[in-house]
Amino acid sequence: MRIALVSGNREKLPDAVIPFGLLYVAASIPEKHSRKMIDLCFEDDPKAALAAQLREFEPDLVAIGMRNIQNTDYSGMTNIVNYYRELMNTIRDTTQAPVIIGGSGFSVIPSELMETLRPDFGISGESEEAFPAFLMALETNEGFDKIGNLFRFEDGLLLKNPPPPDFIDMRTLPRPDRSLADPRYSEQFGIESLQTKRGCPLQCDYCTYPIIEGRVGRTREAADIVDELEFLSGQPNVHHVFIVDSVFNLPRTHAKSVCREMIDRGNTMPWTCYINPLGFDAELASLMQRAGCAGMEVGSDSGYDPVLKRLRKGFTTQHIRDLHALALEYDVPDCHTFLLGTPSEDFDDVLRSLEFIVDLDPFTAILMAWVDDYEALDPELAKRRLALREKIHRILDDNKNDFPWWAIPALEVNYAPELFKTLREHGLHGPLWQHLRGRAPARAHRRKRLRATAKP
Ligand code: B12
Ligand code: SF4
Repeated sequence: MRIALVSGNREKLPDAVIPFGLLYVAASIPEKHSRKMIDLCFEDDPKAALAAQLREFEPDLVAIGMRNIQNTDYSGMTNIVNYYRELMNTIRDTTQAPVIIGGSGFSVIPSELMETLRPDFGISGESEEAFPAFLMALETNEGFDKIGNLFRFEDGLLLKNPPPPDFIDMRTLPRPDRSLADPRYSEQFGIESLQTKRGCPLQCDYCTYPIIEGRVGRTREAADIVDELEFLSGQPNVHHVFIVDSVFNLPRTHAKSVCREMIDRGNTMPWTCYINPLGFDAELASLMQRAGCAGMEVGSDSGYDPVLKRLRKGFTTQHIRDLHALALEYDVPDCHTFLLGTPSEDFDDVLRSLEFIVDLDPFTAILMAWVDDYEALDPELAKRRLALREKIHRILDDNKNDFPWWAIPALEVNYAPELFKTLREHGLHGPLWQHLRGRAPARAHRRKRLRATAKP
């Protein structure tokens, strides 16, 4: 079969990221099939480029990777779903080949996206086993009902198979097929992706990550991970590696063994990861620092304990404070993401969180007003949520000048394409929040108070 792999993602904030999941899926396709990557990230006219490349390749199957369904508050709600609808129309107008869709964005609301986009098939969650099984089913026209998490239409009705009995064993998984990645990702952004494990055992209220990866942690061998890191270090134009694990330090023992392996092999490639305050201690902070960690992103979410409890984060503001103290002591810059105005949170709760952030004074904080994934499909819900978002954005706007190291994507404060471009032109790579402030010892400690008067 001739398989067209279409990566629809065009988001370049904070970086353009390789279609990592689709590259993993590509590596699972049996050799006998031919494949072509159609990556729309850098195309001026994505629909025209898609049509032209499909016409030329004449595929027997079109496989779309849908990474994002929203851009989580960069500028409110953008309708990425509409864009995918247009891509679907282009595909239908160009080829008779069946269409399958998958990816992290798709996995978050698969049934709704099947109904909205009307591809022939969809697979939610990790797909390195399901996709080759699907190819076999397509060739023989049987066995569709045995493929875990497969969605399909029969007589116009949406059918969904149950999940597979087991998650994929990461130790046996081939590496992603990076030969299919557009060189402009590294040439223009210089950042690569690396996965050390899948699954997060925690149960934070809103979180979609366990839907995509499952709750069962599946780790790779430290030596194998660092082999891949060394391979990336040898690639031209790769200046930074992002460890894409939902949470790098759960389990903590695994994170420590990966760091030890990096130290033993003298890793010099800077890297960033997601860290949870629950699995963090002095030994890990020290190992991360020695292993080349350039910064950690912490999903702190709220600075008010009742909200953390409602979000079922499993940690308290004290855990956040402890983590920050270690970050300072071991000089690992900490970037905390705060989601302001989550469901059940009122404006007073938001103010309490902001007071906490001012008091904590982390290396930087990314402040975002909560956007519900279903807003992409429900305009009424989107309208209701917008009022609180606007109020939150007003108070952030009032305070932004006093805290120049805060990043506020919706206001384009320290999070704007032009700024990022300039920083990159100056040779700065990696998550750009890492360049917003001086490192710990030199850091001016400017204790400020929050201006709590949001304009009406
Ligand atoms: C790491 C990460 C980041 C890093 C990426 C760094 C890097 N260099 O790669 C950073 C911080 C930059 C980032 C930014 C953003 N991210 Co992000 N990110 C993630 C995270 C944690 C992992 C992504 C990843 O690489 N996974 C590993 C790969 C191997 O898995 P995968 O992509 O899911 O692929 C598997 C399956 O989905 C499937 N699959 C994939 N493609 C296809 C195609 C077909 C045809 C099939 C059948 C199957 C299939 O099989 C793959 C292999 O098993 C996910 C959450 C998560 N746990 O999944 C969010 C996630 C993907 N991000 C998300 C979002 C929204 C964003 C941002 C828009 C904004 C933001 N605030 O986070 C930006 C956009 C960046 C961009 N350019 O697109 C959302 C997307 C869904 C949604 N709600 O819209 C997610 C799911 C988190 C969430 N909020 O729910 N992100
Ligand atoms: S720790 Fe992070 S990935 Fe895990 S459930 Fe909570 S928010 Fe999601």
